[in-house]
Amino acid sequence: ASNNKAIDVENYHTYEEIMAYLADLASTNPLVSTLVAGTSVEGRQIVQATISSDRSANKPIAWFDCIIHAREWITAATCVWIIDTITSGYAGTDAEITALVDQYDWKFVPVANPDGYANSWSNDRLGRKNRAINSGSACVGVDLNRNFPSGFGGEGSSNLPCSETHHGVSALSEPESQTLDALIAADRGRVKAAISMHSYSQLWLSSYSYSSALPVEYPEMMNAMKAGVDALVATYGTPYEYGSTGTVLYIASGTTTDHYYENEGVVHSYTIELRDKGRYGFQLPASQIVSTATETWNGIKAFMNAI
Ligand code: ING
Ligand code: ZN
Repeated sequence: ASNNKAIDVENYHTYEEIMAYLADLASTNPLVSTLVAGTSVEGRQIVQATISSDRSANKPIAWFDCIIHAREWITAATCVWIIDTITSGYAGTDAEITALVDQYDWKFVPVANPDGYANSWSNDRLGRKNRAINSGSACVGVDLNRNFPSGFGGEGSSNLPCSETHHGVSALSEPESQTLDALIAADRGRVKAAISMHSYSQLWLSSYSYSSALPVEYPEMMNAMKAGVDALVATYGTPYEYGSTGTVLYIASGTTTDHYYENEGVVHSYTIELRDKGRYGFQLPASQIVSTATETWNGIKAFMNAI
């Protein structure tokens, strides 16, 4: 299939550029379709891109959300690079990608927080939240990764609108979290793996995040995370750790990973915290996009082959 790239995937791109790229890909590559799955607070489209070699086959799904947090630009760049790599590697050029596309449908929400991401480009590079108006406060935004039902409002989230981890007025109060929830619910029973892309810290994280308890499937999840992390680390030696969020990182309530695991039945639900470990932090230089995406994709391929 042809791949008329509308953008260079080794650079960071705006929301509009990424949307144009996805539209172009959907119109030129028969593997790709796009869906406007929802609308953000400020009216931007939330788009899901599907890569499928047979949409009627109802294959198991590998599912990804990217850039829930506005400042974590490497997550959007990595998802775009992976989409580009899968679509240009299928059928003929890359046997491993061809096998993975024949086995799974691949679904991506490359910009899950469009308003926050646009605002990070135009106004506030280090913003994290969406752009919801909080009634009675001058502070804008809800932390979308605290707005999901699992453990909503608990430890590691805040009732205060000015907090960077403000959970919002109620679970799924935000159109962006509603959209992710509706997408994953629409594919209930088919989602073999769901991965939320974040940065930074170089971690592969499982449930639970709202407590330090471990899921009953934790041994199986640890095996899968190990397969992914081993292949990721083998690429360039970038150090990674893995395990449950509550034991490896910190307690956080209302997250995607716990929601997909606990309410949507996705055992293999993870958050990957991409590069780096703080030297550049959220402002990872564009010169590291290709290497970050390459090592992450190697990890994801090994993980998908292990589960
Ligand atoms: N880190 C995540 C956060 O939302 C996380 C960490 C992962 C919490 C999974 C809960 C579940 O705080 C970043 N960098 O956003
Ligand atoms: Zn994040």
